Amino acid sequence: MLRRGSWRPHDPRFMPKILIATSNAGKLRDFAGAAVPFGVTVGGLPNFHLLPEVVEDGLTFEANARKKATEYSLHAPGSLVLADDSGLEVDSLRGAPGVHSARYAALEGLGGAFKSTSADASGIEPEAGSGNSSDHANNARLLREMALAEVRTGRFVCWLAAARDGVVLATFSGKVEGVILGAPRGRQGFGYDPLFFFPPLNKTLAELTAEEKALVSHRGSAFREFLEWLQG
Ligand code: ITT
Repeated sequence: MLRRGSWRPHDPRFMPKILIATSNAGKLRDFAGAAVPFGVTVGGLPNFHLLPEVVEDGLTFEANARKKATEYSLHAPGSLVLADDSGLEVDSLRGAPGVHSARYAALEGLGGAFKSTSADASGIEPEAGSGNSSDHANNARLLREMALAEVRTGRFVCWLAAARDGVVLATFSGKVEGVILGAPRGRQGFGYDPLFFFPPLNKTLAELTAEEKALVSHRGSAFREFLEWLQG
């Protein structure tokens, strides 16, 4: 088990550079918060915004994380590249928004037009090339979908894939269980954090700093698994 402050590279001179391949600034802040207790430095993949976008058409978080790590690592030869695919699964919505979490609002109304083959049972499939929706729009749709829901449990799920030169070396996962509120609380974090209440702390994830969130979050757990692997 990896403990706070216990992570040590075998030789600091050969500390691997951990590059995160993401367009999401909130994820990057989360990773930075998760890295602090271990003295690890993480950074975004250089010039990420100039790279061709990887189409996230996998049916699972793991498949999308693998695809992103494989393709983006080709743009940083020799470096260890970490990709994250994550999302919110709500029980009363039969696992939605699931792998569609980033574009949940944009897909509203398209449910009936698509066959359900995906990781959630929302009836919508990943749409190649579709842009992400704003956090505000996604949260607004979630509140609409949950307006009458009595069962409000759900979880954030995160899959990480580590790759070098187009080859996935390992994958890691984490999750955190919570309750979907009827109104937002807190101004930190990103995405669905203001609606995701974490009972053990009596707070939403948007009421935690990045470092506090990482101690309990899906991404923090997966990242610690990754560090254990790196150390081993
Ligand atoms: P990249 O693919 O470039 O990394 P993305 O935002 O498109 O960025 P995903 O496809 O993995 O990433 O979608 C993740 C979505 O799930 C994200 O946009 C949020 O809406 C939601 N999400 C994931 N982790 C979250 C967290 O810790 N807090 C709040 N929302 C989260």
